[in-house]
Amino acid sequence: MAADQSSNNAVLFEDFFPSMVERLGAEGFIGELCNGFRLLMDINMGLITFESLKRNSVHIGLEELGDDEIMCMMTEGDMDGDGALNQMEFCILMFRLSPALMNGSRRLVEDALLHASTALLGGH
Ligand SMILES: [Ca+2]
Repeated sequence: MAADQSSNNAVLFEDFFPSMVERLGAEGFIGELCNGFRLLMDINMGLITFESLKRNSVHIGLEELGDDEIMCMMTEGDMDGDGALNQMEFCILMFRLSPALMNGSRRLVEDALLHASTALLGGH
């Protein structure tokens, strides 16, 4: 497990995400994640790259992320191995960084992901 390098993130998201889901509902929460993705992505590529994450992380309050932490997020999230995060990879990574959300609201998360995949596939 990558307990060491993700401990800061886990604390950050643990407090943040469940209350957001409560407030916004699953679909609203996914909408917020999509907004986050747009803030972080490279405008030209429509993907989050190492450089775009480093440049834009300040927008979501993660300006203290080091290069190795950013690289770790990219490696963790990049499921198809193209070296960048698409919207779905980003959403799933955000859920994985929030253990409380994953453990406490598993059905809610699965619902939300189902909505997200439908929305994302339809939206492209
Ligand atoms: Ca990818």
